[in-house]
Amino acid sequence: MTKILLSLIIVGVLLFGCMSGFTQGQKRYSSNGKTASSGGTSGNYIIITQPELESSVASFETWKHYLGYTIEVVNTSWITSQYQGIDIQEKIRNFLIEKYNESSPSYVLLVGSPTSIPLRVCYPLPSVFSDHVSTDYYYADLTGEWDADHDGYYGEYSDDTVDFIPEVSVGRIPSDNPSLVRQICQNIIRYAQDNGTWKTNVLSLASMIYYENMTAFNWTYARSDGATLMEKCKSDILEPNGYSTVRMYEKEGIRPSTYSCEYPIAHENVLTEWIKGYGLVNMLGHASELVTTQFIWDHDDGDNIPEPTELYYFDFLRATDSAKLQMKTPPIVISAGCSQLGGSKNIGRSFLEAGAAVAFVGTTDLSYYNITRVWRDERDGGAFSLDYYFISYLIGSLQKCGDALNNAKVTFLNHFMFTSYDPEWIERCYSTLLGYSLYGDPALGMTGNATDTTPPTLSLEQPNKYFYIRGLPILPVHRDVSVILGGITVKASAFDNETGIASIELWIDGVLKNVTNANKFDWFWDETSILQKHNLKIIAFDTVGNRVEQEHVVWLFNI
Ligand SMILES: [Ca+2]
Ligand SMILES: [Ca+2]
Ligand SMILES: [Ca+2]
Ligand SMILES: [Ca+2]
Repeated sequence: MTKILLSLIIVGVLLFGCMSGFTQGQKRYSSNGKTASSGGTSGNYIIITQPELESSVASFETWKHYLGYTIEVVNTSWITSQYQGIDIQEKIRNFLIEKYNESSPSYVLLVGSPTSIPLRVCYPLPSVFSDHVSTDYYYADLTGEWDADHDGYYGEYSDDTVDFIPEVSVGRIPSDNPSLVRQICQNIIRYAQDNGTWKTNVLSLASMIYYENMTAFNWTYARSDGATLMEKCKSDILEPNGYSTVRMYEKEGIRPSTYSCEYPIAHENVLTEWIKGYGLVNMLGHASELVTTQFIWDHDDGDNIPEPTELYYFDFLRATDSAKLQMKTPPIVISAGCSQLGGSKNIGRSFLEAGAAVAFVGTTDLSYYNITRVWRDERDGGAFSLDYYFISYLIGSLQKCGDALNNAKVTFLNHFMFTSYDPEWIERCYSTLLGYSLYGDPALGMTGNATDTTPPTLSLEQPNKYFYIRGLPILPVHRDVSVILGGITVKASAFDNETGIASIELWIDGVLKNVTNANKFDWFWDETSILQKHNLKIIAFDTVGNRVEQEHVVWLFNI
């Protein structure tokens, strides 16, 4: 195992004073009369993509339309040419504000990496410009004034008036690669179309966060075990809703987790279980952009105080593991550690691009613990509670990922925000609300949609019962054959009304000649043949694997 020392902290903020009157289960996140969809499969859905990625989202668009959404696909070139704003972020947001006023869309999907469709960088503490947090929430709260004082620093406490109540659910497909975007869309469709019992299996991965008597950053911490969160999710949400769990907790070191679990948390155990197929992975450990870690009190010098030389971090998951965890129906993942969606390359992006996760909830920045530095249950606040409420809304209330995250944030806003001016608390609350983000479809839920069992329609457009010379149709042939002199372009197209076309294959005499992921292809056939008979076969698949095929006999003379 690699020994790494990370300067990562989960520290926190919570105001106990605002807990009175707390109740679980606020279903909708809007308090101003506008309500967002939280369960149905209708409403307006906007995809903002880049011109070169538009064809990659075609099957996704077909599928959303089939589910009943009114879907609109726009690209960033069009937005930047049509809308005012000082940068691309503001132009996108101005477009969304117009849409919000026109038709109150429920969902917005950004298709592009953080480099090509940038997040908004915010500065929670006015005049502390070294401290910033990047956010996609800028595209969700469409009524707040993100730079009310027009100083170019967004999301400042007091100077600006971000209201933190989202008007839409936002998700992001964090890739600029056309084939990877297509693959991510297909994974989303397959996940949603699958009603297998594997989706009710949850993998719960937790490390120790702090040990008793530990001092860091001028604070002394109480013992904090991430397993406490996992056990609360299990007993409050997962078990009552018929979900089963496989748990991995810290069993190494001199003060391991006291909770029982199925396996000790360890890199190899995580990989072995992950690939078996889970509907949801909930994980918590000290983390960075590229790794999630165990935190082990290895030995003690006798003073019963964990000191830096006695503490070790070991990765239990790395961004590079994604290549080994590629699956047809990967899980929804939430990770409550630091920075898992930070920067432009991170574990969330790696996992979506490789097909190791279908959705990934994490934060772009530090993940903050609560002010008591102990987490007993969801009323204690901090990032643990955000995780808990996400799971609660996703599974307990059957909400979609984007709605569940929005509602978890509004719950945080209503119960765990600072109530008086304190720079540290402000920074931590703002960072939690701004930093937590969703990679994936905001309208993806845990439960399956109506299953697509209908095969695509398929058409061989050329050759198609003609006599051709050098590719030109000369005369119709009144039998189910074509006669061809010279080379010819084989043309086919397919259409699927439910989940969209995944691929079309061309086989000639039993040999695969061409595969496309688009819904049509042109392929030039130019092989030597002295009036020989050939069998052409085209096969089309929709995204969930329904197939249709068509055959055609040709006589080819081509030297
Ligand atoms: Ca708002
Ligand atoms: Ca400002
Ligand atoms: Ca010691
Ligand atoms: Ca179909």
